[in-house]
Amino acid sequence: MIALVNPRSANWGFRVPNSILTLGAFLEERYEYEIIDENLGTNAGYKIAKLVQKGIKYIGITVMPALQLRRAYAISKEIKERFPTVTIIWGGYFPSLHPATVLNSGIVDYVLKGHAENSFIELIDLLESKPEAKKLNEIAGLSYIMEGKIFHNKKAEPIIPDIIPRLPYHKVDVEKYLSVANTYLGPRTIGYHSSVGCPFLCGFCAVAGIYKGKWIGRSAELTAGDIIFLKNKYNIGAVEFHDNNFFVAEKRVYDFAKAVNGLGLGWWGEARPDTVMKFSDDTWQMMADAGCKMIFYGAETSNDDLLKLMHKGGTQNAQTLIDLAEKSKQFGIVPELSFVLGNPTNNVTGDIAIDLKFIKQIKKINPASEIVLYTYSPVNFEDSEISIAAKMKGFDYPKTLEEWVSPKWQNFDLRKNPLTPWLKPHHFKMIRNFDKVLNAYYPSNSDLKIRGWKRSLLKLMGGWRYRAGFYNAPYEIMLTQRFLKYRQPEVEGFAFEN
Ligand code: B12
Ligand code: SF4
Repeated sequence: MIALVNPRSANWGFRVPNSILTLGAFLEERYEYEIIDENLGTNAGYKIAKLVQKGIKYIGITVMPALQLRRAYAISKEIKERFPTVTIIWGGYFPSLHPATVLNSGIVDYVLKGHAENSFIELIDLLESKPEAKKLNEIAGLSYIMEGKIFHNKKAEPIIPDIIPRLPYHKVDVEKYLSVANTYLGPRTIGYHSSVGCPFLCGFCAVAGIYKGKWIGRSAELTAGDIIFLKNKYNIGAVEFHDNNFFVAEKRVYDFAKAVNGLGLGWWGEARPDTVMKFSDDTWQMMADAGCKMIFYGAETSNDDLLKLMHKGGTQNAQTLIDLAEKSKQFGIVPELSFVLGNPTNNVTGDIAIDLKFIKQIKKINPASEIVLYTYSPVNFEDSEISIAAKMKGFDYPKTLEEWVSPKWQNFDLRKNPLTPWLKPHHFKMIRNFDKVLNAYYPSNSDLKIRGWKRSLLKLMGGWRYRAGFYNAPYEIMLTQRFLKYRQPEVEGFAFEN
């Protein structure tokens, strides 16, 4: 009766589709549903058409920006044209931030914003004319069009993760995901989500725009229970915690690590530098013992004034990052530091140069640090200072879905080449050239394909440039990198795939 669709989001590095599996967990025993995951090579349009002929009436599609948005658009357009009576419902990050643009396209009937598990069931109940159903304007998180006018209902409260039932893994072929997921963390890597939202309000972040500073974690006990279940049932070897901020609560992290210690699993998650710097050495040691191999951090910038503009909050500053590099080295947990360059300031070139220099300082302290460079792509978080600065400098979003799915806006979404008016081609080149030289001199340790002579060759080529600070036109490196086909921390998949 319902199809839940994960449009293709990655060419490699994809994982079990947790977004729609979580919706499925709430549908079990109430409505029949099917899961369609295009990451496995399925053509969703074709599969849906077959299901519609069998009586499927509702299509729930999860949508994050870029490739997935493009596919979601194509699938929805095709289904609406061929089967106008089928109801199409979008949820996930993109529609949550741009509901009106999505509804105005005419190919989507409803948008459900944020964690919408309960609202999704309420909407289906209403469309199925169940006697206990709520009215349209009572369904939290719902946006819809009525008589040509768009309505946005009150926000849905974030779900309490402890009440999420175990995900219906039997609905997907887990083996298909695990058999291609050998990563730096270990073989048979699975993705798992153990919390909702984030307690911070960083002005450049989509998570803050949706959850507005709320975070709730699944208990350490239930989280560890799920991981042990996955180990016993599917023989997983490693876990990527896809939480926006896995490490918010030290005790939860410690208890989880203690519970999985000895299972031989490798694991990874995302954190804030200032949070983990407050953890005790005991907790760090427990994390390391229990298999935490790498942590992804929002380093953002070494410029403390810029951090304020970004509304990073907390106690993070440049010194925190230096301390973090040292602490991570001490405990052997690789820090993966993500920087956001090209912000809307009055000294774009100078600000970028300061951060590039700082990155070299970090690498000197802890050469194992992985560096990920993004350029600032504003997210729809109207009340944030940095979004306001972006608007003042002439930035605006596309007004239609057609524009969003055009190649130039795809690049914006990938945070690699945004269309922000203050970022000129020479800024973009400055970042890209540095990235090339850095990745040659320090090939990613997580790239298991770059070993032995390949590694030495790259180091040799990048070495003199890196030491001399001469990054311009690194064509010889680009050519060699293409030849060796080595993977840099890039888009469309997790960076440490084998
Ligand atoms: C895993 C992941 C990926 C994987 C996808 C893996 C897979 N399944 O195969 C990969 C690596 C491919 C990926 C890529 C990208 N990602 Co991504 N990704 C994530 C991540 C870490 C987890 C998603 C997830 O599974 N969440 C778990 C589920 C349970 O939560 P959820 O998705 O929010 O779903 C709930 C609700 O949103 C809602 N919901 C979701 N869908 C639907 C659908 C319906 C019908 C309904 C009713 C409700 C609903 O209910 C769900 C259940 O509670 C999120 C961050 C996060 N923590 O969510 C980023 C995130 C979604 N990604 C993001 C981005 C930007 C990207 C990229 C575009 C760029 C990049 N450089 O990372 C790329 C490109 C994608 C592409 N090629 O199109 C951003 C989106 C930000 C934004 N501006 O909107 C996020 C939020 C990360 C971030 N903090 O910036 N990603
Ligand atoms: S701490 Fe990270 S996830 Fe949380 S709002 Fe800031 S950037 Fe987003």
